[in-house]
Amino acid sequence: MNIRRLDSTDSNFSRDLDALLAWEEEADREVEATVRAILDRVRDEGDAAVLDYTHQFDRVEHSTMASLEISRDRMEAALERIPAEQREALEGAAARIRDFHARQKDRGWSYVDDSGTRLGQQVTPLDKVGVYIPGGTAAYPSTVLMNVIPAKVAGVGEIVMTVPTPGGEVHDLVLAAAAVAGVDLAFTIGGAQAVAALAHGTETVPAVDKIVGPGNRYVATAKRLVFGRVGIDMIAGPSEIVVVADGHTDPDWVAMDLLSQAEHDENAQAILITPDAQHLDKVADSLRSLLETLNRAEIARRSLEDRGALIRVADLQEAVAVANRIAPEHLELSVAEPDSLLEEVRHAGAVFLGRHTAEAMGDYVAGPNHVLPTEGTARFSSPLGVYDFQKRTSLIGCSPDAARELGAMAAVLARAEGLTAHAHSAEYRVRAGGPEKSDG
Ligand code: HSO
Ligand code: ZN
Repeated sequence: MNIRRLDSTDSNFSRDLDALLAWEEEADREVEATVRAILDRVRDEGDAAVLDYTHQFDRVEHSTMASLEISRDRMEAALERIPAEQREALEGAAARIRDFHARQKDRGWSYVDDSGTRLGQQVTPLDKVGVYIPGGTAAYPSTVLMNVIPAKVAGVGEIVMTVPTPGGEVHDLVLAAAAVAGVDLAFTIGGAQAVAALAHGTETVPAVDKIVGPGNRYVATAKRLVFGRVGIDMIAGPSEIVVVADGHTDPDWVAMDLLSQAEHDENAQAILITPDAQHLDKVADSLRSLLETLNRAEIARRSLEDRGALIRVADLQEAVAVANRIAPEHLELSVAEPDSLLEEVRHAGAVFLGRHTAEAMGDYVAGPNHVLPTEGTARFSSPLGVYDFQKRTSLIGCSPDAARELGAMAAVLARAEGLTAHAHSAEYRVRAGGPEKSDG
């Protein structure tokens, strides 16, 4: 296994770093044309089109949507069936994720200003949300928890999950996670047809207000195209980890953390940054030997060879500067005193503080969301959270006195814009005078 090495003292370093990070999924016109056709047909033909595409793409034939529907009872039954150890871990993770997210809940606010105007923000949850869970080996129960629990905490009225079952049965642990997280209704459908059904609604699939969850190129393209009709979370790219190491962490720990991201996907990116050249060599050795022990060794090998890197820098401050430039989804500070470095961190989806905090803790059980901004989008976006399932409404309430004060100013601006109805509307309140007149 060959992993590339970069050194910040090299004159080409900046260019090499840009090349390492350059990643563009080829914009595929064909995918977009296919997805548009699917969206249109599902919008026009509803269930019949969904059944037909499910037969065509997932090789499962059903004559009615009823047989693709999964009730709460079936989810609960799956929860009863799974091994006790798995049930305990799911419930333990869910409780921690719920506690963390409860703190994100925005409850709105209001105040009365000097003019006597009451101003505020009322917060309401979305009515209906669709959660897309990928099928096959990528059907992660942890992803069900991470997408559904924040919606539940926000108070979303109805949560509909879709999960494709290409040629087979739906994963018990995914159903069990849906039961624990609080999914109301699920359908074993996937691809662009599932996104279309959730966006437009069919005879059996309810139309939702927002669609969240990861998916392949077809799903991502479909989400992009239905955005505007419904809300979407983000378009997730390949997963990334950057480990900043001081050289005193067991090289096997660092290597396994890098591998834990690399094993997700051959396009995943795992990068080590350290000032310690010997540590860098040791981690390279560990990577080589540990790789062989993994189930998904081939995927991890491709990821490391195509997109991985071991970067040598002058000191830990420079390591963080490079990490900021990458704006990684996950940033591990594998150092003795992470807090001093944390002050320098500007862009990262999640920061894992100190040697004992493996990314895997955050992926499953720590509490914060594992749906995080990828591909450098941590420069401007945040982890999935309760706020993604809440919306804000502005509140304005003028007292009679306040109306006089604000109305006069509003009328001036309205006339300047040539909008005379606006001006008169404001001035009615100015002329109405004090409380006794307008109230009486
Ligand atoms: N590291 C992934 C999340 C995940 N890991 C799910 C294991 N299961 C993206 O943040
Ligand atoms: Zn992971």
